[in-house]
Amino acid sequence: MNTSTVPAPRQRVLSGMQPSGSSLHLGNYLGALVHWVRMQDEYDAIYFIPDLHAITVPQDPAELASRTRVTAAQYIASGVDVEKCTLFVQSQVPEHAQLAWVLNCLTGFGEASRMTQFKDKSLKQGADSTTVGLFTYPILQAADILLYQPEGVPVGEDQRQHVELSRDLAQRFNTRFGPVFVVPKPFIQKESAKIYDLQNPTAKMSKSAGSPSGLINLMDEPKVTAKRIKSAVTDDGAEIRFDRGEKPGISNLLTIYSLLTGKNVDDVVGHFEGRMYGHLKVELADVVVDHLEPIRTRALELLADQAELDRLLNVGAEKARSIASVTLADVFAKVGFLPAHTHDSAGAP
Ligand code: ATP
Ligand code: LTN
Repeated sequence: MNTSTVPAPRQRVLSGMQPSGSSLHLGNYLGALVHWVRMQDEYDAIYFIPDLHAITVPQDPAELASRTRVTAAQYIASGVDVEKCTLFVQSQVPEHAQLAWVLNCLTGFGEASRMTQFKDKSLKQGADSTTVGLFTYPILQAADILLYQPEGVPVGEDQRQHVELSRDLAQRFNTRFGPVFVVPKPFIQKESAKIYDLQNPTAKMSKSAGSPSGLINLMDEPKVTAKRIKSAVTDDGAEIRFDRGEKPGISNLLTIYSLLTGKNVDDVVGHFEGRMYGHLKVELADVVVDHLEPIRTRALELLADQAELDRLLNVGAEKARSIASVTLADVFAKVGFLPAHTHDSAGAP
């Protein structure tokens, strides 16, 4: 056989984004989704919607279901292709919660207490409204990752510590019980620009930001999007140049323009030479609306046929389970759990 025709196995990557808003925003799109879409051609990509993580803070049940579907629709509308990758909803794959329990029992209380996202969030919420689920959030995230044996986990810098924890847990398990897990690496997209709030351009665009007027949402109507861009705060002076320190507002608009048109920032600055802030905003509003309008339309089409969307997600969950159940069976056997003689359970013969 001519081995040169056999393609090298692709590395696996896995990532997820919480369904915690009624729409993803431009930061989620440019900071995460566009990378996911690019990676599905190069990698064996697995993307999922972590709804189990979402309930670490209170959620209205009907709203959670709707946000999970809207999030899935936005992934697909943005180019996540269910033929090329695996796309699923976390709660439909019970192995996540099952492995999380085992990992909970391998994680030190002090180790979990050092997770900075937990420290920040619990400080903000206060001890009484902080759940134990929020405390063990990073361990569930480790389970999400380790079940699929990915080489890489593409995430933002803020998630680095959680991926490091999953590496530690993988190594600990492998040492104590025998090799099961691939030790994953964080794939931090260094080149990925941070998008800032339109009203407060030194803070990142975030769905938990104070005012919605600083956000560009994928699901907003085009006229809302255009208005938000035209009302974005700008900076002192009149010159259009990229200067994050002196001109955070204009620099943010230039970054968005550059990323959506594929032109580098210097060329965009050149394009606006001698023109006013208002010109940049008017053109940018068109660029953003032209880019997001088809995504929004496609997402709405997908949502209009809920049965089909749910079917696609069920197919994804089946694909995910076929991988996750093999890892979990291996884990359960190594830990010393008796085999359960049902087709569905870990440890099946
Ligand atoms: P939060 O309200 O908790 O800040 P968020 O929707 O703003 O939530 P996350 O859920 O923390 O964002 O992040 C999901 C993904 O989107 C991550 O990969 C993150 O790096 C990316 N992301 C979020 N906000 C931005 C931003 N402003 N610029 C670039 N990437 C972002
Ligand atoms: N905590 C992540 C979401 C998330 C995730 C994961 C990302 C949950 N499980 C596994 C990568 C891999 C966030 O808030 N962005």
